[in-house]
Amino acid sequence: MATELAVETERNLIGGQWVPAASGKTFENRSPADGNDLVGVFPESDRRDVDAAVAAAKKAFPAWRDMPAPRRGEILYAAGEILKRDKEKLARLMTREMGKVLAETRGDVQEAIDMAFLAAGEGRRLFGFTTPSELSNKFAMCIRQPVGVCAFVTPWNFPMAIPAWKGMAALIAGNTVVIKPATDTPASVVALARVFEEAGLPAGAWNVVMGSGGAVGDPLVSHPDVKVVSFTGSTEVGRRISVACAPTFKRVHLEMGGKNAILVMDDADVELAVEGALWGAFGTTGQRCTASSRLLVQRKVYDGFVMKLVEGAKALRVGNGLEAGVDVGPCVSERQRESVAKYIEIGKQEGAKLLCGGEKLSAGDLSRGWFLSPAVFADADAKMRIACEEIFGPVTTVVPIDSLDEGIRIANSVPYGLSGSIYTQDVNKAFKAMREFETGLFYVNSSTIGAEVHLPFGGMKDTGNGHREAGIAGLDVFTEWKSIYVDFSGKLQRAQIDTYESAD
Ligand code: UN1
Repeated sequence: MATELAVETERNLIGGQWVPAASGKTFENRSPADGNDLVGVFPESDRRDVDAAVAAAKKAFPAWRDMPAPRRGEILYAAGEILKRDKEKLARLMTREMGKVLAETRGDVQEAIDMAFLAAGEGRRLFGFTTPSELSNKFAMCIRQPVGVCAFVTPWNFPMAIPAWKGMAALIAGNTVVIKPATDTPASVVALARVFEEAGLPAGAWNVVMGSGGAVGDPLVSHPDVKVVSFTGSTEVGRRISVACAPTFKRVHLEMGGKNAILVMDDADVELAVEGALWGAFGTTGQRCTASSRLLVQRKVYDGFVMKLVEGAKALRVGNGLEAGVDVGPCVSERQRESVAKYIEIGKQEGAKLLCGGEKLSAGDLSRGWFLSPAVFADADAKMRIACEEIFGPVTTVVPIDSLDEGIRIANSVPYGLSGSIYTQDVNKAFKAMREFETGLFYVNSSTIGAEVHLPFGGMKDTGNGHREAGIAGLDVFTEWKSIYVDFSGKLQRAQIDTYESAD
Protein backbone atom coordinates (compact mmCIF):
# COMPACT_ATOMS: atom_id res chain seq x y z
CA MET A 1 0.00 0.00 0.00
CA ALA A 2 2.80 2.42 0.92
CA THR A 3 4.45 2.31 -2.51
CA GLU A 4 1.06 2.68 -4.15
CA LEU A 5 0.53 5.97 -2.43
CA ALA A 6 3.85 7.49 -3.47
CA VAL A 7 3.07 10.55 -5.56
CA GLU A 8 4.59 10.57 -9.01
CA THR A 9 5.41 13.74 -10.89
CA GLU A 10 4.92 12.70 -14.46
CA ARG A 11 6.10 14.24 -17.70
CA ASN A 12 5.10 14.16 -21.33
CA LEU A 13 6.75 11.59 -23.57
CA ILE A 14 8.06 13.29 -26.68
CA GLY A 15 10.50 11.64 -29.09
CA GLY A 16 11.57 9.13 -26.45
CA GLN A 17 12.27 11.79 -23.79
CA TRP A 18 10.20 12.40 -20.67
CA VAL A 19 9.92 16.18 -20.58
CA PRO A 20 7.96 18.75 -18.56
CA ALA A 21 5.33 20.90 -20.25
CA ALA A 22 6.70 24.00 -22.01
CA SER A 23 4.57 26.09 -19.63
CA GLY A 24 6.30 24.50 -16.63
CA LYS A 25 2.82 24.11 -15.14
CA THR A 26 1.31 20.98 -13.69
CA PHE A 27 -2.06 19.67 -12.55
CA GLU A 28 -2.97 17.26 -9.80
CA ASN A 29 -5.07 14.17 -10.17
CA ARG A 30 -6.80 12.72 -7.11
CA SER A 31 -8.65 9.47 -6.68
CA PRO A 32 -12.40 9.85 -7.16
CA ALA A 33 -12.87 7.41 -4.28
CA ASP A 34 -10.71 9.34 -1.87
CA GLY A 35 -9.71 12.96 -2.28
CA ASN A 36 -6.81 12.41 0.12
CA ASP A 37 -5.23 10.03 -2.34
CA LEU A 38 -3.14 12.08 -4.76
CA VAL A 39 -2.51 9.77 -7.71
CA GLY A 40 0.02 12.01 -9.41
CA VAL A 41 1.03 15.40 -10.71
CA PHE A 42 0.94 15.84 -14.49
CA PRO A 43 2.17 18.37 -17.03
CA GLU A 44 -0.28 21.05 -18.09
CA SER A 45 0.68 21.21 -21.72
CA ASP A 46 -0.23 23.49 -24.59
CA ARG A 47 0.30 23.97 -28.32
CA ARG A 48 4.10 24.06 -27.96
CA ASP A 49 4.17 20.56 -26.52
CA VAL A 50 1.74 19.37 -29.18
CA ASP A 51 3.96 20.78 -31.93
CA ALA A 52 7.03 19.06 -30.48
CA ALA A 53 5.21 15.74 -30.13
CA VAL A 54 3.77 15.82 -33.65
CA ALA A 55 7.24 16.68 -35.01
CA ALA A 56 8.71 13.73 -33.10
CA ALA A 57 6.02 11.39 -34.41
CA LYS A 58 6.58 12.66 -37.95
CA LYS A 59 10.32 12.11 -37.65
CA ALA A 60 9.88 8.58 -36.31
CA PHE A 61 7.38 7.61 -38.99
CA PRO A 62 9.61 6.56 -41.94
CA ALA A 63 11.77 4.14 -39.94
CA TRP A 64 8.79 2.63 -38.13
CA ARG A 65 6.84 2.32 -41.39
CA ASP A 66 9.79 0.60 -43.05
CA MET A 67 10.42 -1.87 -40.25
CA PRO A 68 9.02 -5.23 -41.37
CA ALA A 69 5.55 -5.65 -39.86
CA PRO A 70 6.40 -9.03 -38.24
CA ARG A 71 9.18 -7.23 -36.37
CA ARG A 72 6.75 -4.52 -35.27
CA GLY A 73 4.55 -7.39 -34.17
CA GLU A 74 7.31 -8.76 -31.94
CA ILE A 75 7.50 -5.42 -30.12
CA LEU A 76 3.75 -5.42 -29.57
CA TYR A 77 3.95 -9.03 -28.43
CA ALA A 78 6.58 -7.98 -25.87
CA ALA A 79 4.27 -5.16 -24.76
CA GLY A 80 1.50 -7.74 -24.25
CA GLU A 81 3.83 -9.86 -22.10
CA ILE A 82 4.77 -6.85 -19.95
CA LEU A 83 1.11 -5.90 -19.53
CA LYS A 84 0.47 -9.49 -18.42
CA ARG A 85 3.33 -9.39 -15.94
CA ASP A 86 2.20 -6.04 -14.51
CA LYS A 87 -1.56 -6.63 -14.76
CA GLU A 88 -2.23 -6.42 -11.03
CA LYS A 89 -0.10 -3.34 -10.46
CA LEU A 90 -1.67 -1.55 -13.43
CA ALA A 91 -5.18 -2.52 -12.36
CA ARG A 92 -4.61 -1.06 -8.90
CA LEU A 93 -3.29 2.17 -10.36
CA MET A 94 -6.30 2.45 -12.66
CA THR A 95 -8.78 1.78 -9.85
CA ARG A 96 -7.15 4.52 -7.83
CA GLU A 97 -7.19 6.82 -10.79
CA MET A 98 -10.72 6.37 -12.16
CA GLY A 99 -12.57 4.42 -9.51
CA LYS A 100 -14.03 1.29 -11.05
CA VAL A 101 -13.56 -1.90 -9.04
CA LEU A 102 -10.43 -4.01 -9.34
CA ALA A 103 -12.12 -6.88 -11.20
CA GLU A 104 -13.03 -4.38 -13.89
CA THR A 105 -9.68 -2.62 -14.13
CA ARG A 106 -8.12 -6.08 -14.42
CA GLY A 107 -10.50 -6.60 -17.33
CA ASP A 108 -9.43 -3.26 -18.77
CA VAL A 109 -5.75 -4.30 -18.70
CA GLN A 110 -6.73 -7.72 -20.09
CA GLU A 111 -8.41 -6.01 -23.03
CA ALA A 112 -5.10 -4.24 -23.75
CA ILE A 113 -3.24 -7.58 -23.49
CA ASP A 114 -5.72 -9.21 -25.89
CA MET A 115 -5.36 -6.31 -28.29
CA ALA A 116 -1.54 -6.48 -28.12
CA PHE A 117 -1.56 -10.17 -29.04
CA LEU A 118 -4.18 -9.72 -31.74
CA ALA A 119 -2.17 -6.90 -33.32
CA ALA A 120 1.13 -8.76 -32.90
CA GLY A 121 -0.27 -11.67 -34.90
CA GLU A 122 -1.55 -9.23 -37.47
CA GLY A 123 2.09 -8.31 -38.12
CA ARG A 124 2.33 -11.58 -40.05
CA ARG A 125 -0.91 -11.01 -41.92
CA LEU A 126 -1.97 -7.42 -42.63
CA PHE A 127 -3.66 -9.05 -45.57
CA GLY A 128 -4.29 -7.23 -48.76
CA PHE A 129 -5.41 -9.24 -51.77
CA THR A 130 -4.53 -10.24 -55.26
CA THR A 131 -7.12 -10.47 -57.98
CA PRO A 132 -7.02 -11.30 -61.70
CA SER A 133 -6.44 -8.46 -64.13
CA GLU A 134 -8.78 -8.09 -67.10
CA LEU A 135 -5.70 -8.04 -69.35
CA SER A 136 -3.26 -10.84 -70.19
CA ASN A 137 0.11 -10.98 -68.50
CA LYS A 138 -0.86 -8.36 -65.99
CA PHE A 139 -0.84 -8.83 -62.23
CA ALA A 140 -3.15 -6.95 -59.85
CA MET A 141 -2.92 -6.60 -56.09
CA CYS A 142 -4.01 -4.35 -53.29
CA ILE A 143 -1.92 -3.62 -50.20
CA ARG A 144 -2.42 -1.74 -46.94
CA GLN A 145 -0.07 1.12 -46.14
CA PRO A 146 0.18 3.23 -42.99
CA VAL A 147 -1.26 6.74 -43.10
CA GLY A 148 1.23 8.67 -40.97
CA VAL A 149 0.94 10.52 -37.67
CA CYS A 150 -2.20 9.61 -35.72
CA ALA A 151 -3.69 11.74 -32.96
CA PHE A 152 -5.71 10.04 -30.24
CA VAL A 153 -8.02 11.76 -27.79
CA THR A 154 -9.06 9.11 -25.31
CA PRO A 155 -11.58 8.85 -22.45
CA TRP A 156 -11.26 8.00 -18.78
CA ASN A 157 -13.69 5.09 -18.51
CA PHE A 158 -11.44 2.53 -20.22
CA PRO A 159 -8.12 4.29 -19.74
CA MET A 160 -6.00 1.41 -20.99
CA ALA A 161 -8.27 -0.69 -23.22
CA ILE A 162 -9.30 2.18 -25.48
CA PRO A 163 -5.76 3.60 -26.01
CA ALA A 164 -4.73 -0.01 -26.71
CA TRP A 165 -7.55 -0.61 -29.23
CA LYS A 166 -6.44 2.41 -31.15
CA GLY A 167 -2.74 2.18 -30.46
CA MET A 168 -2.02 -1.46 -31.21
CA ALA A 169 -3.87 -1.20 -34.53
CA ALA A 170 -2.16 2.04 -35.53
CA LEU A 171 1.31 0.80 -34.57
CA ILE A 172 1.13 -2.62 -36.21
CA ALA A 173 0.10 -0.92 -39.43
CA GLY A 174 3.22 1.27 -39.25
CA ASN A 175 1.82 4.60 -38.05
CA THR A 176 3.18 6.74 -35.25
CA VAL A 177 1.05 8.26 -32.51
CA VAL A 178 0.49 11.29 -30.32
CA ILE A 179 -2.03 10.60 -27.56
CA LYS A 180 -3.82 13.07 -25.31
CA PRO A 181 -5.33 11.14 -22.43
CA ALA A 182 -8.38 12.37 -20.52
CA THR A 183 -7.32 14.69 -17.71
CA ASP A 184 -8.98 12.30 -15.26
CA THR A 185 -6.74 9.39 -16.28
CA PRO A 186 -3.27 10.48 -17.40
CA ALA A 187 -1.44 7.99 -15.16
CA SER A 188 -2.93 4.95 -16.91
CA VAL A 189 -1.74 6.21 -20.29
CA VAL A 190 1.71 7.06 -18.90
CA ALA A 191 1.84 3.48 -17.62
CA LEU A 192 1.00 2.17 -21.08
CA ALA A 193 3.73 4.38 -22.56
CA ARG A 194 6.24 2.87 -20.13
CA VAL A 195 5.16 -0.58 -21.27
CA PHE A 196 5.84 0.33 -24.89
CA GLU A 197 9.18 1.82 -23.90
CA GLU A 198 10.25 -1.34 -22.11
CA ALA A 199 9.03 -3.47 -25.02
CA GLY A 200 11.49 -1.65 -27.30
CA LEU A 201 9.20 0.63 -29.27
CA PRO A 202 11.47 3.14 -31.04
CA ALA A 203 11.58 6.72 -29.73
CA GLY A 204 8.88 8.92 -31.26
CA ALA A 205 6.53 6.12 -32.27
CA TRP A 206 4.31 6.74 -29.22
CA ASN A 207 4.15 10.23 -27.73
CA VAL A 208 2.04 11.39 -24.81
CA VAL A 209 0.94 14.98 -24.23
CA MET A 210 -1.19 15.66 -21.17
CA GLY A 211 -3.51 18.57 -20.54
CA SER A 212 -6.94 19.92 -21.30
CA GLY A 213 -9.05 19.51 -24.40
CA GLY A 214 -8.79 23.21 -25.21
CA ALA A 215 -5.04 23.61 -24.72
CA VAL A 216 -3.89 20.22 -26.07
CA GLY A 217 -6.78 18.49 -27.85
CA ASP A 218 -7.70 21.37 -30.16
CA PRO A 219 -4.20 22.09 -31.51
CA LEU A 220 -3.56 18.35 -31.80
CA VAL A 221 -6.58 17.46 -33.91
CA SER A 222 -6.14 20.47 -36.16
CA HIS A 223 -2.38 20.05 -36.63
CA PRO A 224 -1.52 19.94 -40.36
CA ASP A 225 0.93 17.03 -39.92
CA VAL A 226 -1.66 14.82 -38.23
CA LYS A 227 -3.24 12.53 -40.80
CA VAL A 228 -5.67 10.50 -38.69
CA VAL A 229 -7.67 11.55 -35.64
CA SER A 230 -9.23 8.87 -33.47
CA PHE A 231 -11.52 10.06 -30.70
CA THR A 232 -13.65 8.35 -28.08
CA GLY A 233 -15.92 10.53 -25.98
CA SER A 234 -19.12 12.52 -26.14
CA THR A 235 -21.12 13.13 -29.30
CA GLU A 236 -20.89 16.86 -28.69
CA VAL A 237 -17.07 16.90 -28.67
CA GLY A 238 -16.97 14.39 -31.55
CA ARG A 239 -19.03 16.75 -33.69
CA ARG A 240 -16.62 19.61 -32.92
CA ILE A 241 -13.62 17.45 -33.85
CA SER A 242 -15.29 16.39 -37.06
CA VAL A 243 -15.78 20.03 -38.04
CA ALA A 244 -12.20 20.96 -37.03
CA CYS A 245 -10.81 18.19 -39.24
CA ALA A 246 -12.94 18.85 -42.30
CA PRO A 247 -10.87 21.65 -43.91
CA THR A 248 -7.77 19.45 -44.14
CA PHE A 249 -9.69 16.26 -45.03
CA LYS A 250 -8.19 14.37 -42.14
CA ARG A 251 -9.42 10.89 -41.61
CA VAL A 252 -11.52 11.06 -38.47
CA HIS A 253 -12.66 8.08 -36.46
CA LEU A 254 -15.28 8.90 -33.83
CA GLU A 255 -16.62 6.66 -31.07
CA MET A 256 -19.31 8.51 -29.18
CA GLY A 257 -22.32 8.17 -26.93
CA GLY A 258 -24.83 5.42 -26.39
CA LYS A 259 -28.28 4.84 -24.91
CA ASN A 260 -28.39 1.10 -25.07
CA ALA A 261 -31.54 -0.93 -24.63
CA ILE A 262 -32.12 -4.41 -23.31
CA LEU A 263 -35.42 -5.97 -24.44
CA VAL A 264 -36.84 -8.41 -21.93
CA MET A 265 -39.56 -10.50 -23.56
CA ASP A 266 -42.38 -12.38 -21.84
CA ASP A 267 -40.63 -15.69 -22.45
CA ALA A 268 -37.23 -14.53 -21.08
CA ASP A 269 -35.32 -16.16 -18.25
CA VAL A 270 -36.06 -13.25 -15.92
CA GLU A 271 -33.35 -14.03 -13.36
CA LEU A 272 -30.75 -14.04 -16.11
CA ALA A 273 -32.12 -10.81 -17.57
CA VAL A 274 -31.95 -9.11 -14.16
CA GLU A 275 -28.36 -10.25 -13.70
CA GLY A 276 -27.46 -8.91 -17.14
CA ALA A 277 -29.25 -5.62 -16.50
CA LEU A 278 -27.50 -5.06 -13.17
CA TRP A 279 -24.10 -5.80 -14.66
CA GLY A 280 -24.77 -3.71 -17.75
CA ALA A 281 -26.27 -0.76 -15.88
CA PHE A 282 -24.01 -0.52 -12.86
CA GLY A 283 -20.71 -2.07 -13.96
CA THR A 284 -18.09 0.69 -14.26
CA THR A 285 -20.60 2.74 -12.21
CA GLY A 286 -22.65 2.99 -15.40
CA GLN A 287 -19.88 4.99 -17.02
CA ARG A 288 -19.67 2.97 -20.21
CA CYS A 289 -20.83 3.97 -23.64
CA THR A 290 -22.22 0.43 -23.80
CA ALA A 291 -24.11 0.72 -20.47
CA SER A 292 -27.59 -0.84 -20.25
CA SER A 293 -29.34 2.44 -19.57
CA ARG A 294 -32.78 1.45 -20.92
CA LEU A 295 -34.61 -1.70 -19.93
CA LEU A 296 -37.64 -2.32 -22.14
CA VAL A 297 -39.68 -5.01 -20.43
CA GLN A 298 -42.79 -6.79 -21.65
CA ARG A 299 -45.86 -6.54 -19.40
CA LYS A 300 -46.21 -10.17 -18.29
CA VAL A 301 -42.77 -10.24 -16.65
CA TYR A 302 -42.61 -6.52 -15.84
CA ASP A 303 -43.47 -6.52 -12.13
CA GLY A 304 -41.28 -9.52 -11.31
CA PHE A 305 -38.39 -8.09 -13.28
CA VAL A 306 -38.59 -4.67 -11.63
CA MET A 307 -38.86 -6.17 -8.15
CA LYS A 308 -35.79 -8.35 -8.63
CA LEU A 309 -33.89 -5.52 -10.29
CA VAL A 310 -34.48 -3.17 -7.37
CA GLU A 311 -33.58 -5.92 -4.91
CA GLY A 312 -30.34 -6.49 -6.82
CA ALA A 313 -29.52 -2.77 -7.12
CA LYS A 314 -30.02 -2.23 -3.39
CA ALA A 315 -27.74 -5.16 -2.62
CA LEU A 316 -24.82 -3.72 -4.58
CA ARG A 317 -22.06 -2.50 -2.33
CA VAL A 318 -20.81 0.96 -3.19
CA GLY A 319 -17.33 1.94 -2.08
CA ASN A 320 -13.66 2.25 -2.89
CA GLY A 321 -12.95 -0.11 -5.78
CA LEU A 322 -9.71 -1.23 -4.14
CA GLU A 323 -11.67 -2.90 -1.34
CA ALA A 324 -12.75 -6.51 -1.61
CA GLY A 325 -16.51 -6.98 -1.80
CA VAL A 326 -17.23 -3.61 -3.40
CA ASP A 327 -19.41 -3.83 -6.52
CA VAL A 328 -19.71 -0.20 -7.58
CA GLY A 329 -17.04 2.49 -7.35
CA PRO A 330 -17.49 6.26 -7.38
CA CYS A 331 -18.36 8.55 -10.26
CA VAL A 332 -15.13 9.70 -11.86
CA SER A 333 -15.33 13.29 -10.60
CA GLU A 334 -17.45 15.76 -8.73
CA ARG A 335 -18.56 17.24 -12.02
CA GLN A 336 -19.67 13.85 -13.30
CA ARG A 337 -21.60 13.12 -10.11
CA GLU A 338 -23.30 16.50 -10.35
CA SER A 339 -24.31 15.83 -13.91
CA VAL A 340 -25.76 12.42 -12.95
CA ALA A 341 -27.53 13.91 -9.92
CA LYS A 342 -29.15 16.44 -12.22
CA TYR A 343 -30.63 13.61 -14.27
CA ILE A 344 -32.03 12.05 -11.10
CA GLU A 345 -33.93 15.30 -10.53
CA ILE A 346 -35.00 15.46 -14.17
CA GLY A 347 -36.34 11.89 -13.98
CA LYS A 348 -38.35 12.69 -10.87
CA GLN A 349 -39.78 15.84 -12.43
CA GLU A 350 -40.68 13.95 -15.59
CA GLY A 351 -42.76 11.61 -13.46
CA ALA A 352 -40.75 8.39 -13.65
CA LYS A 353 -40.76 6.38 -10.41
CA LEU A 354 -37.42 6.40 -8.63
CA LEU A 355 -37.52 3.01 -6.91
CA CYS A 356 -34.07 3.12 -5.36
CA GLY A 357 -30.77 4.97 -5.29
CA GLY A 358 -29.73 8.28 -6.73
CA GLU A 359 -28.39 9.53 -3.43
CA LYS A 360 -25.01 11.09 -2.88
CA LEU A 361 -23.38 8.85 -0.29
CA SER A 362 -21.28 10.43 2.40
CA ALA A 363 -21.25 8.10 5.40
CA GLY A 364 -17.76 7.48 6.84
CA ASP A 365 -15.02 7.07 4.25
CA LEU A 366 -17.50 7.62 1.43
CA SER A 367 -17.46 11.33 2.22
CA ARG A 368 -14.01 11.49 0.61
CA GLY A 369 -15.26 10.40 -2.81
CA TRP A 370 -17.91 10.98 -5.45
CA PHE A 371 -20.23 8.13 -4.58
CA LEU A 372 -23.82 7.80 -5.74
CA SER A 373 -26.15 4.89 -4.97
CA PRO A 374 -27.32 2.84 -7.99
CA ALA A 375 -30.62 4.26 -9.19
CA VAL A 376 -33.55 2.50 -10.84
CA PHE A 377 -36.33 4.49 -12.47
CA ALA A 378 -39.42 2.53 -13.46
CA ASP A 379 -42.76 3.12 -15.21
CA ALA A 380 -41.00 5.60 -17.43
CA ASP A 381 -42.18 6.82 -20.78
CA ALA A 382 -39.81 6.13 -23.66
CA LYS A 383 -39.79 9.82 -24.59
CA MET A 384 -38.61 11.10 -21.22
CA ARG A 385 -35.17 12.64 -21.20
CA ILE A 386 -33.85 9.99 -18.79
CA ALA A 387 -34.89 7.39 -21.38
CA CYS A 388 -33.30 9.16 -24.35
CA GLU A 389 -30.17 11.01 -23.18
CA GLU A 390 -26.85 9.49 -22.20
CA ILE A 391 -26.43 9.84 -18.42
CA PHE A 392 -23.07 8.07 -18.00
CA GLY A 393 -23.61 7.10 -14.39
CA PRO A 394 -25.29 4.49 -12.17
CA VAL A 395 -28.82 5.08 -13.41
CA THR A 396 -31.08 2.84 -15.44
CA THR A 397 -34.64 3.36 -16.63
CA VAL A 398 -37.31 0.69 -17.04
CA VAL A 399 -40.00 1.20 -19.67
CA PRO A 400 -42.94 -1.21 -20.07
CA ILE A 401 -43.61 -2.52 -23.59
CA ASP A 402 -46.43 -4.53 -25.16
CA SER A 403 -44.66 -6.30 -27.99
CA LEU A 404 -41.39 -7.04 -29.72
CA ASP A 405 -42.23 -4.54 -32.46
CA GLU A 406 -42.84 -1.79 -29.93
CA GLY A 407 -39.58 -2.69 -28.13
CA ILE A 408 -37.57 -2.47 -31.34
CA ARG A 409 -39.24 0.79 -32.31
CA ILE A 410 -38.41 2.36 -28.93
CA ALA A 411 -34.89 0.93 -28.94
CA ASN A 412 -34.29 2.59 -32.31
CA SER A 413 -35.99 5.88 -31.40
CA VAL A 414 -32.90 7.52 -29.87
CA PRO A 415 -30.15 9.25 -31.87
CA TYR A 416 -27.52 6.79 -30.63
CA GLY A 417 -26.79 3.32 -32.01
CA LEU A 418 -24.04 1.52 -30.13
CA SER A 419 -25.28 -1.62 -28.41
CA GLY A 420 -28.47 -3.56 -27.79
CA SER A 421 -29.66 -6.84 -26.39
CA ILE A 422 -32.65 -9.16 -26.17
CA TYR A 423 -33.56 -11.72 -23.56
CA THR A 424 -35.85 -14.34 -25.06
CA GLN A 425 -36.09 -18.10 -25.54
CA ASP A 426 -37.66 -17.63 -28.95
CA VAL A 427 -35.17 -17.88 -31.79
CA ASN A 428 -37.49 -16.06 -34.16
CA LYS A 429 -37.70 -13.03 -31.90
CA ALA A 430 -33.94 -13.09 -31.37
CA PHE A 431 -33.21 -13.08 -35.10
CA LYS A 432 -35.73 -10.34 -35.82
CA ALA A 433 -34.20 -8.11 -33.14
CA MET A 434 -30.67 -8.94 -34.32
CA ARG A 435 -31.56 -7.73 -37.78
CA GLU A 436 -33.61 -4.67 -36.84
CA PHE A 437 -31.64 -3.02 -34.05
CA GLU A 438 -29.87 0.06 -35.40
CA THR A 439 -26.69 -0.66 -33.44
CA GLY A 440 -23.13 -1.75 -34.17
CA LEU A 441 -23.21 -4.35 -31.37
CA PHE A 442 -25.96 -6.75 -30.44
CA TYR A 443 -26.27 -9.44 -27.80
CA VAL A 444 -28.72 -12.30 -27.29
CA ASN A 445 -29.38 -13.43 -23.72
CA SER A 446 -26.45 -11.35 -22.57
CA SER A 447 -26.04 -7.75 -21.45
CA THR A 448 -25.18 -4.77 -23.68
CA ILE A 449 -21.55 -4.84 -22.55
CA GLY A 450 -18.85 -7.42 -23.09
CA ALA A 451 -17.23 -6.65 -26.43
CA GLU A 452 -14.21 -8.79 -27.34
CA VAL A 453 -11.19 -7.34 -29.15
CA HIS A 454 -11.28 -9.52 -32.26
CA LEU A 455 -14.72 -8.29 -33.30
CA PRO A 456 -15.31 -4.78 -34.62
CA PHE A 457 -16.48 -2.27 -32.02
CA GLY A 458 -18.50 0.81 -32.84
CA GLY A 459 -21.91 2.19 -33.53
CA MET A 460 -24.34 3.70 -35.96
CA LYS A 461 -26.14 7.06 -36.11
CA ASP A 462 -24.80 9.66 -33.63
CA THR A 463 -22.56 7.06 -31.99
CA GLY A 464 -20.05 6.90 -34.80
CA ASN A 465 -19.08 8.07 -38.26
CA GLY A 466 -18.93 4.75 -40.05
CA HIS A 467 -15.65 3.40 -38.73
CA ARG A 468 -15.02 0.55 -36.33
CA GLU A 469 -12.20 -0.15 -33.96
CA ALA A 470 -10.58 -3.40 -32.83
CA GLY A 471 -10.83 -6.58 -34.88
CA ILE A 472 -9.51 -6.51 -38.42
CA ALA A 473 -11.95 -3.70 -39.24
CA GLY A 474 -9.93 -1.44 -36.93
CA LEU A 475 -7.05 -1.57 -39.42
CA ASP A 476 -9.16 0.33 -41.94
CA VAL A 477 -8.90 3.47 -39.81
CA PHE A 478 -5.13 3.31 -39.84
CA THR A 479 -4.30 2.17 -43.36
CA GLU A 480 -4.64 3.42 -46.89
CA TRP A 481 -5.42 0.89 -49.61
CA LYS A 482 -3.04 0.99 -52.55
CA SER A 483 -4.00 -0.83 -55.76
CA ILE A 484 -0.97 -1.94 -57.79
CA TYR A 485 -0.88 -3.23 -61.38
CA VAL A 486 2.19 -4.99 -62.80
CA ASP A 487 2.19 -5.43 -66.55
CA PHE A 488 4.61 -8.13 -67.68
CA SER A 489 3.35 -8.38 -71.26
CA GLY A 490 6.03 -6.06 -72.61
CA LYS A 491 3.48 -4.00 -74.52
CA LEU A 492 1.03 -1.18 -73.92
CA GLN A 493 -2.26 -2.68 -72.76
CA ARG A 494 -5.15 -0.29 -72.30
CA ALA A 495 -7.68 -1.26 -69.65
CA GLN A 496 -11.32 -1.18 -70.73
CA ILE A 497 -10.23 -0.66 -74.35
CA ASP A 498 -7.83 -3.44 -75.33
CA THR A 499 -9.77 -5.79 -73.10
CA TYR A 500 -12.69 -5.72 -75.51
CA GLU A 501 -10.94 -4.79 -78.75
CA SER A 502 -12.43 -6.67 -81.69
CA ALA A 503 -10.20 -8.57 -84.07
CA ASP A 504 -10.62 -6.06 -86.95
C1 UN1 B 1 -17.00 1.62 -23.50
O1 UN1 B 1 -18.13 1.36 -23.08
O2 UN1 B 1 -16.59 2.78 -23.50
O3 UN1 B 1 -17.98 -4.13 -24.09
C2 UN1 B 1 -16.11 0.53 -24.00
C3 UN1 B 1 -17.58 -3.41 -23.19
C4 UN1 B 1 -16.09 -3.17 -23.05
C5 UN1 B 1 -15.69 -1.94 -23.78
C6 UN1 B 1 -16.60 -0.79 -23.53
N1 UN1 B 1 -15.36 -4.30 -23.50
O4 UN1 B 1 -18.35 -2.86 -22.43
